[in-house]
Amino acid sequence: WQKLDWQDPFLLEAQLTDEQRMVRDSAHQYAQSKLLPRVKDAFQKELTDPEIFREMGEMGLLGSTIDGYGCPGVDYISYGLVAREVERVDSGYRSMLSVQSSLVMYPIYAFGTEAQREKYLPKLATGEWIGCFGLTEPDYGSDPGGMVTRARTVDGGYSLSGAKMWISNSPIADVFVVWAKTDDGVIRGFVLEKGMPGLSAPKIEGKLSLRASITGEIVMEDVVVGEDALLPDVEGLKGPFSCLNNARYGIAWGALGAAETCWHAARDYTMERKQFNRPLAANQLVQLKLADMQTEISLALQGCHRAGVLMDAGQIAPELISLIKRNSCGKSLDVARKARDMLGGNGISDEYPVMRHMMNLEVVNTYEGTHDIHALILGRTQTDIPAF
Ligand code: TGC
Ligand code: FAD
Repeated sequence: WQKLDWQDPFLLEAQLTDEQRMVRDSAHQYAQSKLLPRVKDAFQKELTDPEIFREMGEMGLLGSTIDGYGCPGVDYISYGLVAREVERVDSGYRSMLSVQSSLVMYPIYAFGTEAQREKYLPKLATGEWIGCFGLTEPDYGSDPGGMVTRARTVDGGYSLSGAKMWISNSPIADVFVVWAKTDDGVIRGFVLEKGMPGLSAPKIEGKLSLRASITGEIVMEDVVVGEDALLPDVEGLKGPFSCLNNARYGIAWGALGAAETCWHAARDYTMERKQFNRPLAANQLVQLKLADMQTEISLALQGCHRAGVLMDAGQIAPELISLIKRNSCGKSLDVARKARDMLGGNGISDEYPVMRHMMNLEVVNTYEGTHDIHALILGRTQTDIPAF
């Protein structure tokens, strides 16, 4: 019998290839040395440093699963491991990375023309250009099929009008992947650029979560673009949903990084802190919470690893991604809330990362499909009844 590695009970480490470990280690080193020292200030003052995109680009972390166009072409397990390392520091930083990689570079790569790929991907890969993804609207969040943004046919192209809401990166974005309905009512993807007449992206103020990642609107007032702005190779909701499959998969790994930080903080704290003349960790109620955290996180990581194997083999069902996204986000939020409690009064201080992660995970549990929407997606697989 082996001695249990309490931090890695399933020996996930041994299931990784040398290349996956190498990618993970370099992301870990970057996140701990460059992101961690900034995050407290960034969260407190609501600062998003665009330089982070450049740094991530230099590390090969943007669009990392794409092969060519300046991207390294790593596998999906590596992509997940990177998300976990970045989100170990802050969900906002992982959000910046996910949007750029899965929601902006992926659709240009998968649905764009060769000219669009060559124009946008290399600069998005280095982080010289920052991207955003506009699907959600003020009146259409969980139900994006109802969107009212229109791309009307005009001479030589389209005129886009409408508003997108809650858009990560938009106020600092150079490239906007936007979904709109054409004259025939079909949803199509368009690539817009900063500075186009009629296009603006005001910041949303007053967020109490994900404060290190800037969020805004996208306002389009007759933004006229040529045919070359259309992503030609996809029609309908499966366009944006295909991007979401990749991003949700990354979030499933990422949220567990945040949960691990909270779990380890709760363990360290309760080992040190004494009440009633003994460490808090000597109490059964405290050990029960630590055991629950260990169990949920390690089972969820195994699920993500299995999903990564299926992603890399091209054999994953989108509904399995819903399952792991929902599980990781819900469980990570529970872990963060429990850890916050275990730190007592100190749990609300920014001397510890726990409350920040807890607040962030409220968003992570909501965006890219809420916890309940993913339950309904899974319910539909079992009943064939859409309950939306
Ligand atoms: P439904 O009838 O189910 O499907 C319509 C069409 O889409 C296809 N499809 C998918 N294709 C690929 N992957 C998927 N996951 C797909 N899901 C559906 C489907 O086959 C169908 O195709 P076709 O050819 O037959 O037309 O559509 P519905 O309108 O009933 O959808 C319901 C529901 C709940 C599944 C969906 O609307 C949903 O997932 N809602 C959640 C919305 C959401 O996730 N929004 C995310 C916005 S982006 C974001 O949050 C970024 S945050 C990023 C960050 O900062 O990290
Ligand atoms: P609603 O859809 O109004 O849902 C409200 C509540 O009702 C939820 O609990 C939901 O589960 C529940 N509900 C809805 N429908 C049903 C139903 N049929 N049955 C039962 N319950 C239901 N979007 C983008 O396009 N791009 C981005 O980059 C982006 N970034 C974001 C960043 C942040 C910080 C945030 C907060 C959001 C971001 N979003 C983005 C939007 C996000 O995807 C939406 O907030 C999310 O999809 C939920 O939509 P909603 O906020 O309109 O809530």
